[in-house]
Formats: sequence, structure tokens, C-alpha cells
Amino acid sequence: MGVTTMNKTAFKKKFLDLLTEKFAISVEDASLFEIYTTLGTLIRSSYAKDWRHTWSNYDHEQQKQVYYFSIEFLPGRMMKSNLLNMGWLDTVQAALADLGIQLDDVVAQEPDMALGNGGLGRLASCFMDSIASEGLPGNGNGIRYKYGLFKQKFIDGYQVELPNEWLARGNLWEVRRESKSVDVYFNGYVRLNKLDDGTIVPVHEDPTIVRAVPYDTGMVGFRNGTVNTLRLWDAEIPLSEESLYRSIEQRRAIQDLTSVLYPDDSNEEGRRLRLMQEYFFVSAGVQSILRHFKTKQQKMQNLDEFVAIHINDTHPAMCVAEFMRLLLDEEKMSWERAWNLTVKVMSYTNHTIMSEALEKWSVEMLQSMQPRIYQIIEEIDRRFVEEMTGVVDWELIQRTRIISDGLVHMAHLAIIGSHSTNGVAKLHSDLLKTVVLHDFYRLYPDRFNNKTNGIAERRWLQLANPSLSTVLDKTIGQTWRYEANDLHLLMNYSEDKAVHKQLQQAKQANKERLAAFILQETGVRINEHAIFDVQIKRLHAYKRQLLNLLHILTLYFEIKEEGFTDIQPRVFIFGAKAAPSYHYAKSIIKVINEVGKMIQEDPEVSDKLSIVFLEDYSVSLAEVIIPAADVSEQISLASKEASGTSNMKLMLNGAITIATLDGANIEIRDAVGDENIVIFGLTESQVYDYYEQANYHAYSYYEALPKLKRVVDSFVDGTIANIYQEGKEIFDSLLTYNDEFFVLRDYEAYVNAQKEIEKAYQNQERWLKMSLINVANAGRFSADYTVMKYAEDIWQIEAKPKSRKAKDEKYV
Ligand code: F58
Repeated sequence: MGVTTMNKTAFKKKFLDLLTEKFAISVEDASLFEIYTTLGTLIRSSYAKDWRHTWSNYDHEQQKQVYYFSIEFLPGRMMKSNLLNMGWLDTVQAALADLGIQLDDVVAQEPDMALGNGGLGRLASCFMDSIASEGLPGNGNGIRYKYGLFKQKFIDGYQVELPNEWLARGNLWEVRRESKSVDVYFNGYVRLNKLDDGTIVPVHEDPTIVRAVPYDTGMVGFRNGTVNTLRLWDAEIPLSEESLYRSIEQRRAIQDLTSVLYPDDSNEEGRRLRLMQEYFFVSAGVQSILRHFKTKQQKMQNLDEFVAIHINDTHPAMCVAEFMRLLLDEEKMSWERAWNLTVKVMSYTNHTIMSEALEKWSVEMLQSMQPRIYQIIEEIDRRFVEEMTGVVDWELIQRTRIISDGLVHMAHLAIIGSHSTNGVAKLHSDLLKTVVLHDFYRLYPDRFNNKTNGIAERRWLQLANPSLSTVLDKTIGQTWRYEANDLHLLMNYSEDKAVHKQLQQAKQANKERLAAFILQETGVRINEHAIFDVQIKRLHAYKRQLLNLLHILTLYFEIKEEGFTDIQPRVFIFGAKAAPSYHYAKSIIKVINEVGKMIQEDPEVSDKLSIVFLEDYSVSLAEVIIPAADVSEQISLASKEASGTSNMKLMLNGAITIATLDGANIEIRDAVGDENIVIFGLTESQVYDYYEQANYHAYSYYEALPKLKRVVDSFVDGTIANIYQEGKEIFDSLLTYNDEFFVLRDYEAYVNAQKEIEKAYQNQERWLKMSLINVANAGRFSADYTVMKYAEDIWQIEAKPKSRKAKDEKYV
């Protein structure tokens, strides 16, 4: 990439020239937003050539490409990560400083691109970064929502949702590609036309046509000249159909299609618009892949040698049927040949074991919205049943077929129509095989595999934590910056007091940065020397933010009522959004906020404890919180969290994990060893034993443990002011409804584990060693390695040697 050679003087000249060209303004008079726009334009135009080359090289060299279909992408801000990956970061930072500008102020002008709810969307974006950085031929395919995930405000301690107009001031990174638009058909009916030669041709009559217009964003690889494409689709009224869509309602219906990102986490209801969104980006994406393939002069039957399509969770599962439709109806391929290709091209990742989150759509809805797609799904289902009849028992067929009880089971479609189904951590993949998808595992044992999640370590360490990065550079050299496993070199310093000291200073600097941020955002001044105890993730009952709260209340009562004085000061930091319709989760937010207020207003405890629930958790906010964390809360009920990824980010930044043996926590434990993590609580098999024996009695724990009783009672006895039915709702969930997520069962073990954390922290020598060992062993969770495994095992794609990450002289 030519840009790596950019020096400060050359950059300054280009930047100032462009500022004049765009705004006819001097740097002294320019607003931060004008500076941001100028810098962004310069960055984009500088990688444009590489972008074009990357694409044409893939074609020229006949490389197989993967298309990662995901209904969510959550990239956050892109300016700094593009600068880092281009190799420009230091130069630009210094050049701007010469001009009296702080890069961080400029970067803050960019709105977070928040087109995702949580882990699933963020994972998709980490993968985009890693796929480009490994020089792999891969692209994203999704929806360009007009409004990102809602903005969260707290009013009176309650979550209030506001629209997130992330596009209000335009989006620097995207390119609208009008010429690549495709039409997507909805509604109407299918007429089967019989031709003279007897062949039957389906014709989609009386459709509603929506024009899908792609907006492409360059995904810049780390210093390797690769720039892949994230293609997000917007819905528009087709020009040729303009006259047909005269009414405001009809126009609005089309605009609404890509208007909002559904803010639901694991409790999706059957909503028509959501199904429309799913088909919309699936059809647009698959059509554009095939259209592009046809320019290659390759035979359609060899398509699987050039194209892999990944179905990220069930939302894009209709890829299977849409691909079949195009091969059958447009390419006139036989069913057998089309099916054979489809299964080879498609692969699927499952992200949850919660059965309520496995999508099912009513036959009526799917049939009326997508008559042809429904026909094809029906035929896939019919052939599946036919193929399995006589081979396996009838009940098994009924449980695994795609259409049953008036519902279309999207996970079944994804598994039957693809060659690979993977879970996202070892335990999760095992549970898929043994429990959740066991029936399918019996049918297709070879299709199941595990791919433990990973994170973009460039963003979560190099960008988010420059203080730690500097210590690493000085201690182990710079190779870790492109080869995350080289973090392991830090193990050579596990006993080195001087290195410990530097790590401690880096952490302290990050804690001060976060404390300043909190002061500015909330007006609350926190103790910078307290333990920073962090739980950041969606608010969900299974993630058990409530368990965290029970522990905080325990400490509170120990100080207030038992006279404990030797408690290590702690700041409990939360970041979490609740789905707007998830009443219970919102009650938990309210109660945490009220307990926070109660503590803050009580001088007897406020110098020991505080709760900071930061509003509007986002990627950018995570980048400030994570480097400052001492403790990482990963306390989901064992078996429920598919993987988790904040656990990896926090570990990478030296936080000590307090965790149940759930999701990727188990692999973190394996990586750092038992003495460098604090594990507590029920194991997954104990949880399943309880399910089998139906012998959990939450009440008995409440009765037996006075401390626990005191805490649980406080939800309803007036101890916590300003909570009304919220306290009762939580109280009832625990006692009347027998505590679905075993919070009371794990309470005592958790409180003891927290004591262990406190003891370890009070021995700073031990703590710093633990922290070092966590950083040193986090390399294996780099998404670079994860995507390489997908590439080899599932997608069968590879990087050309020249596009591998640069072993730049700067780093060796
Ligand atoms: C998450 N799922 C898992 N879903 O909960 C988490 O354990 C895992 O680490 C992560 O995926 C990545 O594999 C998740 O984030 C969603 O947000 C869905 C979005 C669409 C609606 C339903 C929830």
C-alpha cells in the first residue's frame, strides 16, 4: 500500500490542500467536523486504489470468495481503525498535533455505526477486520438501517429509548452503487406456466417490487493492501415502477423496510417487517453474487469453486431457498444439481441455545409474502422427508423437518441446506450436538463443528489501550501487533517486578481516563484507586446482572448493618441495553440505578462502594471501559451463554475474570490456568441435572441464608427507595416463579468468589502476575485465527501469499 510510506510533511500538505478544496477554510477556522470530513475523505481516497485492486485481483486470480450474510454489523467508529490498518496512525496523529489538533477529538466526531444489538453483530465486524487483515477474499452482506440501535437514556432511573440517527450528517465511508441495484419481489402469487415442450416455468405474478441499492464500505486490512467490501442494502422505489407506488402508504412501506434495526435480543416475535427485511437482504445479496459470477465466464455447475455463502444465525437462512430459486428458475438447472451446489456453498453458525430464539415463521406469513420461496421450502421439506423415510424413525423426521405445526423452522432449513453447522465455543458446540440440535447431529454428524469466537485485537488492544500497547512494545517487541500469539512472550516476564509495575501504571492511567469520562458524563467522581469491577453486555436474565446486584447489596448491608470496615473499595461499572419490550430486564436496570443512588447518597458507604451505570453502551464506550477494568464479570448461568466476547476483550486488557464455567469462559480458564481466574457456581451438567430431576427449590436458599434473605427482602421492604412494582417483579421472579436462572442457588458461591477476588487484589504482587498471565494468553482469542479456521475448514478459501499481513520491518 502506497500509503504506508506517507510522511508527516506530505500528509500535512495533502490534508491542508483538501481542507481548502472542500471548505475553503484555514485549519484555524475549521470546525472539528470539517476536519473530520477532510481527514475521512483523504483516508478513503487513499485506500480507493487498493479497494479496486483487491476486487479485481480476486476476479483475475479466480479466487473463491466468501460472502458473510448477517442481519447485523456493529463496526463502531472506523476512522482510527482505518488509520491503524493503513499504517498511518502515528504519522497522522503527529501531523495533526503540529497543526494544534488532537486526533482523538477529530475521531470523536464520527457517530458509532451501530447496526447491531450486541455480540452477534460485533462478531461480524471483528470478522470483517480479520478477514481483510488475513488477506482473505471475503465480503459482508447486510442491511443499511436508517436508524441504528436505539440510544439509551436514563430518566428517573428508567431506560428510555431514543432514535439513533447515525446518518444525520452523512456517512463518509460508504459508496452508493446505483448501477449494482437489483429488484426484490414480494407478495403476489406464483403461476406455473407450461411451455410447449412440457417444462413448467413458475412466474411471479402481481408482485410488489422493491429496488435494493447497495452501499459499499471498504474493509481495510492491517498493512497488507487488502480492502474488502461490506455491502449494505437500502430499499427504494423502483424507478420504472414509480407510477405504481403513488400512495403515501405504499411509499412509506418501502422506506420502512430498512428503517429500523430490530432491538430484540432472543425474544423475537413473528413480525412481518422483520421477515421482509430478512428476505430483502438475502435476495439482493444472492442475486448480486450470481450476477457477478456470470461475468466470469465460468460454468454454473462449478459455482461452488468460486463462492461460499455464510449464514450468520438463522436470519439469513432463506439464502438456501433463494439460491435454489435462482438456479432453478433463472438458470434452469435441475433440482438435484441445484441442491447439490446449494449445500456445498452454504454454511451456518448458531449463536444461541435458547430455543425461543431459534426463529420460526408462520406458514401463512411466509407463503403470502414469498410465494415462490415458500414453494421451494416446501419441496426441500418434502424431499427431506422422502429421503429420510425408512432410514430413520418417523418421530425423528417429524422433529427435524422444516415445516411442521404450521411453522417454518429456519434453523432446520439452514442445517439441511448447508454443509456445515458450527457453534461459537467448545461447550456451546457440544451442547448443540448433545442437546439442542441433537436430532440433526444424528442425521448429519459430519456437518457439526466448533469455531470458538474471537475478537479484533487491533481494535481492542492497539487502538483502545495505547498505554498497555506501549508497555508491550517495550517488553516483548512489536510482533504481537500482527501475530497475536506473540503476546505469549510476556510469560517470560511473569515474575518481573519492573514489568508488573509498568502494567500497573498503564492500568492506572486507563482508570484515570475512565474516571474523567465518568465525571464528565455523569457528574459522579469515583475513587480511582478502587477495584473497577465491570459487567458490560446486553441486559438479559440469563446473563444475571441481578446476581451482581445481590453481591453489591450484600456488601452494602455488611457495611451498614454488620459494621464491616475492611472492604476493599469498589466501583461497579455496568453498561447494558435492554430490549424495549423486555419488561423484566428494564426493571433490573431501574433497580440497579436506584441502588446506585442509595449508595451514593449514603456517606457511610459511598467511600467504599459505588455503582456507575453508563448510559448508551456502545462500541466506543466499550473502548474506554475495557482498558480500565480490573474485574471482568462473566456470570451467566452455565450452559446459557453461547460464547461471550467481552470476556475475551477484558482478559486481553488484563482484567481478572470472575466466571461460571459457561461459553468461552471455559477456554479462558484453560488458557490461563485455575489460579489466574476465579470460577464459581453450577456447572452445565449440574444445571441439566436440576432440569431432569425438577428438584430446584429457590425458596430453600432464601430461607437458609440470612444474608441472602436480607438482600432479597430489600427489593420489597422499602429499603431501596423509588422502586415500585420493579422490586416486586424481581422478588417474585426469584421466589414465586422459582428463579429460572438459579441466581439464588449460585449466590453463596458467587459471594465467596468475590471475596477471593478481593483477597487477590489486596496482594498486588499476586494480582499483577495474574493480570500479566491473562494478557499473555489472550492471543489465541484473536479473530484472525478464528477466521483462518473458518477459511480452511468451512469456506475453503485462501489468501494469496502477498496479501498476508505484513511482517513489516517496523515490527521486527
Ligand atoms: C450472541 N448472540 C451470544 N444475538 O449471546 C453470545 O454468547 C455470543 O458470544 C455472540 O452472539 C457471538 O457469537 C447475540 O448477540 C443477538 O444479538 C441476536 C440479534 C438478532 C435478534 C436476536 C438476538
